[in-house]
Amino acid sequence: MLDNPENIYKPSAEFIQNAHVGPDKYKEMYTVSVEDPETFWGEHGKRLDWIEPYTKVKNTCFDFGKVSIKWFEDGVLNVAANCVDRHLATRGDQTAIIFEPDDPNAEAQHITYKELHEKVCRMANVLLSQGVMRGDRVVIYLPMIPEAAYAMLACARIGAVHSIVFAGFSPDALANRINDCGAKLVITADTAPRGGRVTALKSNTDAALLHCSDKVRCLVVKHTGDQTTWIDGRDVDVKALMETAAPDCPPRPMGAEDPLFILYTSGSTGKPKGVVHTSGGYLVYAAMTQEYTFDYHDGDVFWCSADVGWVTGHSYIVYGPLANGATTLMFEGVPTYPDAGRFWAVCEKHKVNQFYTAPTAIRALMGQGPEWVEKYDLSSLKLLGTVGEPINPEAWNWYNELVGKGKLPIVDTWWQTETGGHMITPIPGAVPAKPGSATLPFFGVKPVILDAEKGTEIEGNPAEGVLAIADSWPGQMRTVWGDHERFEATYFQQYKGYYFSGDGCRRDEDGYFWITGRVDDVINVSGHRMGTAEVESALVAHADVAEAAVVGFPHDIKGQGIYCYVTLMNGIEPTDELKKDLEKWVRTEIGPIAKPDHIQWAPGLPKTRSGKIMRRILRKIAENDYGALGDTSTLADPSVVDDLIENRMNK
Ligand code: 6R9
Repeated sequence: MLDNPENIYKPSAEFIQNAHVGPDKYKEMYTVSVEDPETFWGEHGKRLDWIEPYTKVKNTCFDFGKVSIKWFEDGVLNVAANCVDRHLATRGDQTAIIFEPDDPNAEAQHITYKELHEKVCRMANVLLSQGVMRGDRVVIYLPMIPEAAYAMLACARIGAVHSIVFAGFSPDALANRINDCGAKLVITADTAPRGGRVTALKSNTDAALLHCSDKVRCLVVKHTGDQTTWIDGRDVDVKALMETAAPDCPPRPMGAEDPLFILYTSGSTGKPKGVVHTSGGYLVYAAMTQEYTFDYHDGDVFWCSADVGWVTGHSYIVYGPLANGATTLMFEGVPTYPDAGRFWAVCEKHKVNQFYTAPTAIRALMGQGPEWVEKYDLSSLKLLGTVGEPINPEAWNWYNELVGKGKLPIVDTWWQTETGGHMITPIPGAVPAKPGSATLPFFGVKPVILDAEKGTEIEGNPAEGVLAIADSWPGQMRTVWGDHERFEATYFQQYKGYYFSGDGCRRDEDGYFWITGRVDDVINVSGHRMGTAEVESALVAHADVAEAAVVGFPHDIKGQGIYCYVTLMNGIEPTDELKKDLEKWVRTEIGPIAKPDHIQWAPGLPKTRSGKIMRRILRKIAENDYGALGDTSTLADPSVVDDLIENRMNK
């Protein structure tokens, strides 16, 4: 049904004519990229400025026990110089960053490459003056303000490794990340307005730092000017220091494989892991995908509405666009403030050419009615994109018809924190779209469908199984911070010889890939990736909770919601008040994005005789799908299931 020709959307002749890559060129480039990666990437690596050119291109091994990934390994470069300095001669006065504040009446800022250079240098000098050295880690806990980009690039300039913690995370989550990566310093802001509400970032940071070494210093961006506590000797006013810092700071030559950043992401087990990306390969890949996937042309205004706290913001607000000398838009607010027209008002105001957002945002806006889109002149738009989760046909159609007026290519980009950049995505001038499919691989990417049990490749089409990648690409993560064994165990152990994505996937008759969602215990709530284990450990940390099991369930707007089964300690009464208390508890332990949608009291959980919780059953109950519970005979006590169903029905 979904493969019928009427559901295939081809780019317009005009689009194809202006596109970097048309249909024939895609096939040609793709073939070279996978058959001869050395030549292909050797050539495309030259898009960056290298202080010492590389002579080796690819040196990678996917064998379990020996996994090692190196690209351009003997090359020397500086990422910040590539994103800023090298554009000064040709486009110093061009806008690098457009900053659109939360408050629609506040003035937008246009930061030129020259200004960006000065800010980054000043910030880099501030970091140096605080004792930050090459290889030191700096945690960034900032809202979507230009200082976040300055801070990232300032770290890159002096060879420090940044780790951004999303500003929606709690003090506990922040403390865990500061401690895990051993950060010397955290950069935060006083408070952060978002959607008219204010988050107290500095006081969250104060709370986090109570659990960290007292050597960790705190740089504060006075963004709103709101009053905060101040600890002399530990807290530093960044803006004040930037004013007196020197406006120039030489970029430090770095090895291609020196770490650029760590970004924590959720897995199916244990604590979030620090995904490590390095300098050369990551930047080549982020820049290349930004140009080709979005068909970015010089002078275009590019807007990725993600947050810099996620990988999408790293690659497509900051590194990719700036490496290409683009104008990138940074938006502090939310899609629904002051009203549901904000995205489109911003597109009109700044004449945005490519717009990239998440299906969950589209679904939230769909419900508000077409008038919010129709009010605005969207004629500057040339292309639309989505990321973060599979897009459902209704949302795709709405995006296509209302925003794209039926004329714009839509690129549905499948990728992950671990992959650094797009992996499966249409090249818009070459690959027709099918709503809901991420279509075909990006250059250099070899996706395969594996039989989940046997681990063998399923050849031919159609095929269905789990999605793995057969060979390395430059943007691939290199390790888990401080735990290479965990890196291998997570991605290379289950299916030997492949990078395992954790996603299920089918491939249709035309070879198009359709991501079917995670096959592990990771859930995707409004495009935010979360391990059910994290929510469970937050719940069991509460004194009244004996045991908890958390699963995802389908949610109209968020994609997936959080469903918690909670067993209370003996003698504790299950009350509505306690439910609210637990919701609040999880919010405080992890952050607002992890707030449970449903808590169901569970006198017992379905367990195998060996004590394993059978989540498959819990998922079905959460989905209200009791007909398909499957085999329950291995349960230690099958009657638990009946209790759970009965409770669910009585809800
Ligand atoms: C970039 C980003 C990764 C997980 C991934 C998959 C889901 C992302 C998708 C998609 C279907 C798409 N995902 N893009 N599923 N279609 N276009 O989102 O990174 O936060 O690490 O999440 O998101 O399940 O495995 P991250």
